[in-house]
Parts: sequence; structure tokens; C-alpha cells
Amino acid sequence: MTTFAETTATAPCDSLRRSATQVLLGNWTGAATVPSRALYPHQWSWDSAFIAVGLRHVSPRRAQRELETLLSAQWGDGRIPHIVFNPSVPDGAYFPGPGFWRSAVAGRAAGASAFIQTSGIIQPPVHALAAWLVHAADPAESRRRGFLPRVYPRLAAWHRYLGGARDLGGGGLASVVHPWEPGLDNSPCWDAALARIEPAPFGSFARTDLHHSSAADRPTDLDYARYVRLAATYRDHGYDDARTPHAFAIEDPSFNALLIASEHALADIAETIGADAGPHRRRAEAATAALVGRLWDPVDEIFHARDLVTGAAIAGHSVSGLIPLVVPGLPAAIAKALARTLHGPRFGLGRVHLVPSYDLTAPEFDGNRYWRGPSWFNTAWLIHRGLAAHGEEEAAGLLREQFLTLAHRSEFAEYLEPHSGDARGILRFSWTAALALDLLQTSVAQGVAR
Ligand code: 9WN
Repeated sequence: MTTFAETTATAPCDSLRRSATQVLLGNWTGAATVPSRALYPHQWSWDSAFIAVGLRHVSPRRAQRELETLLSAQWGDGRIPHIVFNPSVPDGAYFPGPGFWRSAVAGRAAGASAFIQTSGIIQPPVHALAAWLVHAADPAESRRRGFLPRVYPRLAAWHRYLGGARDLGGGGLASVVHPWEPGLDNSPCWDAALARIEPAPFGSFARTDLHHSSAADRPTDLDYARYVRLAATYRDHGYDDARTPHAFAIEDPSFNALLIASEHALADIAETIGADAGPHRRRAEAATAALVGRLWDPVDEIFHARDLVTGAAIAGHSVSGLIPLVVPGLPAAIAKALARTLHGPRFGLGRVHLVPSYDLTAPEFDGNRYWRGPSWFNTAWLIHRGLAAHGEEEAAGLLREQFLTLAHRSEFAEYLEPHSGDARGILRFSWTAALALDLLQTSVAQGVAR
């Protein structure tokens, strides 16, 4: 095993900046950025938010465009779909494509666009935070283009959807209804809930991901059969949250933490454009209390997801449970406890590369397979941000240095095996490049607010 100390030499900034910018320019389609030309040839929701955070350092105008392209596909009920399909890419290039989701027809009652084809599920709400950071990169250009007044109503409608139709548990948190929604698709945390789902017949769908990535790094066929069943059931109920018999309904800590961080950003946006910030601040405070009240585990010192079908907390220790560090009003004692967990045996900060997506000591840990152990760059960026905001400068600095070195060395890999730091998934992955650009600009000493 290579130790982290042996492999980190600070990446040369100019070369890193140049190659990260090239990745983003290469993945730009004219109106948005694809996560990867081959594996993910459309626009993804939370990817675009992370991409905009990095693009703002290259072109604030293009970063605005990235977010506005995504928001133009928003549904009438407020949801921002997790994929916006590029009509010039053939349907068979990605599974499940537009022919599976049939958004214009199946989503009509929920207000899906008749013209822009999208999926019907969602991803974590990082968008208001991204919009605020994009504005902050060049406030004069943002004001000149009326960026914030244009995106504010759409972002507010998105948050209303999450706080309304998606509060399936009635406790003030948003729920996810498909493992693709929290963005951590095959986390071991979803195993028990997924086991309840009748898989779709194996011959009824054809995966395209295995044409571009190793099968050992990806979810299994059985996972996919269950993903397909859940998505088809939602679609066949018109993507109507009240009508769908949700067999998978989970309150995820990371999803809700990002909603809270974005609600604070929405309050900042409201203040800037002369709208009423009060309701956003109050919602952020109430959701923080709900997050702590419903998902915090003071014994394990981590946030655990809650399965709404059984009503029970999900015992696994996932990186998702550390991401509430990004919540500005998180009680200081909880932030300290999360930092302890991060340094402990389950996540091994400083002894492995970045932050593993799942508990290193658990039998289900798999350092190669997607969200069952590998370290991802977006979660490292979020945790870095949270650590810096809560005064954990040393840990934040360590994570930042690791991030920049590994992003460069891995050619902007999608994810890494945490022990070796070797690249997994695909290379030239957009959010890895974008967030490297952001970290190059943001030192711990400067703080992370801008
Ligand atoms: C399904 C695009 C997306 C990320 C997700 C990641 C992966 C898709 C897939 O890729 O999910 O949405 O096909 O596996 O898990 O977080 O947004 O990069």
C-alpha cells in the first residue's frame, strides 16, 4: 500500500489550472457541461452545480449559463430533473435515456416541459449555493445580466417542492425516492431498502455504462434491475409524489444538509435583490433542528439516514453522514464530533486518500465499487468547506492539499480507491476538474464563503 505521505507533492498550480480548464472546455456542449463525453453525455443536475462553482473562475458568464440551462428544464411543480437530455445525442447513448423516462408525456401533470426531455427524479439541491458562489465571483457582471433576479424565483420554487411534496415523513426533511437521487447510487446504506424491491426482468433493459467503465467499479446488474423498477413505478404514477406507492423513501443527511446550505444561500440572494430573506432563514433554522433531531446519532458521532418505510435509522456509516459539516448553523459540539469521526478508523483522514464514501472497517466496504468505498472529489470538496467553516483549519488544509495533488495525478478521475489513491471510473470527469479550480482559488486562510 502506498501511504499518502509518499505520494503528495504539491501539484504545480499553473499546470493543474490549465489541465482542469481544458477538461471543462472539452466537456462544454454550447449551453452546458457534460460530466463526461462518453459515460454521461447529457447534463446532470448536481454535477452542473459543482461545475458552475469551478467554471466561475474561468468564465462567470458561462457558469451562469450552466445553471440557467439546467433551470430552463425545471418542471411546473418546482422539481429540477436529475438529467436534462441533449437532443443531439442518440437515445441509446445512455441508459436510461429519454425513451425510458418519457417526461413530456408521463410528467405532463407535474408540469414537465413539452419540449425539453428530462428524467423525472431529482438530485441534491446544491444549486442555490452554486448560484450564490457564481454571483460572488463577479457581482458586477452578475448584476449587469440580472442573474440573481432571474434565477431566484426558480430556486425558491425548487426548495418549495422539496419542503412540500418531498416531506414524505412529515418531520421537516426532504426524502429521496430512488437511490440515484442522493447521488450516492449504490451506497451500502441503501442495501436493505433496495432488497425489498422486485427487480425488473433482466432482459427488459440494456446497460450502457459498462461500455465505458469496468464492471468491477460500477453497480451490479441486480442493483440496476431494482433502479429500473423503482424509476418505472414512479413514471407510471405520473411522477406524482402523493400517488406513487414509494417502496424506497429515505431521509438522507447529505441531501438535507445541502438543502439547508442552499436555503442560507437563497436568503443571501434574497437580501441582495431586495426580496424577503426572513422565510429562508427561518426554514434553514427549522430544517437544521429537524436534521439534528431526526438523523444525528450522538453515540456513533455521525448522521444516519432514516428509512421511512420501516421508520428506523440506517446503521451504516456513510460519507453522507459527515456532509452536514456544510450546514452553517450546525451546533459546534456536533461539528467537533464529526471532525473526530473523520479522523477515526472508519474514515481515516490523513491515512487514506481523501474521504472514503463508506466505512473502511465495515464488511460491505469495497474500495473499487462506486459509492461502496471509493473516495469522490465532490464529497471531499464539501467536507473541506465544512471543516474550514467550523474552524478545523488543519484538517481542511490537509484535505485541500490531497485534493489538488490527487486530482492532477489521477487526470481528474471520477473516483479513487482510498488506500492506493489509484483512479477508478472514468477520467477527465468534469466536477473533479471544476472543484480543483475552485480549491486553487480558495485557500483556508481566505475562508470559504466566496
Ligand atoms: C445516475 C453523473 C452522475 C452523478 C452521480 C453518480 C452517477 C448516474 C449513473 O453519475 O450516477 O444518475 O449513471 O451512474 O452516481 O452522483 O451525478 O456524473
